Amino acid sequence: MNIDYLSLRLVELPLRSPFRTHQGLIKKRTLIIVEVGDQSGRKGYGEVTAFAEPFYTSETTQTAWHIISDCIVPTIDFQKVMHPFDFPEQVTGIQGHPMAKAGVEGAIWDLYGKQTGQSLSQMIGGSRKRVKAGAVISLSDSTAEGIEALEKKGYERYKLKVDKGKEREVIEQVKRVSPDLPLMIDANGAYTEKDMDHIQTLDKYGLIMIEQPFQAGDFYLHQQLQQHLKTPVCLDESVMNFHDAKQAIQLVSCQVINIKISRVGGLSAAIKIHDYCAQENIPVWCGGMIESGISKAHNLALASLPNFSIPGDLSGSDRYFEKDLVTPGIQMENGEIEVPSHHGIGIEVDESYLERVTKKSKRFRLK
Ligand code: OSB
Ligand code: MG
Repeated sequence: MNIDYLSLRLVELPLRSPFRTHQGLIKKRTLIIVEVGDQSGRKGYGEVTAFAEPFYTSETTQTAWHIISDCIVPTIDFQKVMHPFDFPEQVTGIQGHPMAKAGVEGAIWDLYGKQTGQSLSQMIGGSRKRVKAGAVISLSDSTAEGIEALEKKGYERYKLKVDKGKEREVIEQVKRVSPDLPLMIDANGAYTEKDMDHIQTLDKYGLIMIEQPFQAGDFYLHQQLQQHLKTPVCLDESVMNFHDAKQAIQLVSCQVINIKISRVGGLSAAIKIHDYCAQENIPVWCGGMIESGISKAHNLALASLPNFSIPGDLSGSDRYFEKDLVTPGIQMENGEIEVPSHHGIGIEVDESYLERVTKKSKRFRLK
């Protein structure tokens, strides 16, 4: 592939309202936009969706900036990347840091699509033209009002962030206004072994699933829970790569997997996990990271693959942002979002707005 330069931009996007989980509060979204380009002026964009603080996984915006600048750029021979699938093989010598790697791989995919005249969805074998949207209700949203407003917009699935011990309260609040909504909760690892019986009492609500009840790393505890729980367990933080997905499935630690391109180290790994889950009859859905339209466009392509049979954390640009990095913003209509069909990620980056929200930037010549 022709890749002449790589640039990094540290960006801060104002959020419409703060996003709170039991692990922390996000008031503005700090992220890194990766750009790669060729001599013909074609540009590919990717996004590092790590947060400023390591509350979700261990990476941060700063660790990713360091890994890309000081480890990936100096050691990888980008001229040996003939296809985006070659990039993950080039970085196997760098341990961990999936989000840093995913951001660079994403930019390469976009550029490759633009160079070869194909959309990202087309390149990876996507079969859907539209995907179903799902809303996430953070702990700072007023649950009942929040749900009513979102229901009017037509989201197909609702995910509540929960505080341990207050699950009943929020679930019952929602059930009072909308008894039949497809509802799930995300615990972000808040429970411990002592909560095993307590979690089982949530079976009566008929939730479509419970996401990441225990800490990442404990496949055994999730297996024990799933054996005694009718509600499907879904894993998020536990699945950081293909091997984790394989273990989770073979040990029956879950019945569903949330795939995030960034968390698993890039689109290639996400596709590999998707294919394995399809073969093992494990449905998957596409997770979200309160990300910009650049990352969302990558997510839409991923979610167009056939085994993404459950609505994901996929929302329109206006869910979190007054103004997005892409133009026009991503639109959710009647509970669905269109999969972009133009070349690469298929969505135009608003370069002047990107410039305006950039806090610092760095450019590397690659040949
Ligand atoms: O667990 O999926 C998660 C946001 C921040 C950190 C972790 C998670 C989330 C979300 C938001 O659930 C998903 C979205 O972008 O809508
Ligand atoms: Mg989650």
